[in-house]
Amino acid sequence: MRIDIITVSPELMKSPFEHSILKRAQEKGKVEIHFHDLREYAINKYGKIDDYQFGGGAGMVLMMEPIDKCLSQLMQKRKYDEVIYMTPDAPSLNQQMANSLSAKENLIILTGHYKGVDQRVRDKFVTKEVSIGDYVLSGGELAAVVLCDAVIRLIPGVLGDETSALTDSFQDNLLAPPVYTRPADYKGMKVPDILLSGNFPKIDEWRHEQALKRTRLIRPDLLEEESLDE
Ligand code: 6GU
Repeated sequence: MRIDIITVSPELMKSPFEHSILKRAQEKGKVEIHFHDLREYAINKYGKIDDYQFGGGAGMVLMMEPIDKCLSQLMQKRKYDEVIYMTPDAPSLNQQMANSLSAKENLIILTGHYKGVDQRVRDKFVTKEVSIGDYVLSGGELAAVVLCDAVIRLIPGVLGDETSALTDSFQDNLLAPPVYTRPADYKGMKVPDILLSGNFPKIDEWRHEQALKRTRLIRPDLLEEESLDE
């Protein structure tokens, strides 16, 4: 997979890709990340990329031209599966979206800033709009990093068996069950006996029950979603 990220703040975004699983995914050749600093496509020598909004109101809007120049250049070179715009006024990222994006070849991610981008960018270029939840961030940069992490770890071969995505929370619309490690008794706080029993069918059953219990308690909406699918 190749991901081209268009942003006003590449430096804000780079470090998460230089550690842990995102770093390993690149080293293994599973994903290439290319940053494009929107400022390099400015409309004048002073680096202008944004302007006041028509109709008045606080906050600057990213202009059509710099984004058009950057996107057109990329889209000339290869075919992109999606041009994703990160914005709070969009459907929320979920595991299903991450799964489907992880199967794509070439993605562009455009991150908003200030008041966002001129609507004509969204109308002309953007094929998918993604929010990461119902709260407002100062910009789309951190949200884009979240999206990349969720997607890249699902690319086949990125995770080893030890970190398999199959047992993640949400993969089956359930939260993950509790986990424990040594010691079995820490100052009187004991690990559930079932996990020490060696009876793996029973352990699976227990984990599933715990997952259901947690989901019912914390995120009952996930169980309702599941029944809608059926
Ligand atoms: Cl994608 N951008 C911003 N600025 N805030 C957000 C968001 C995105 N998703 C949730 N909040």
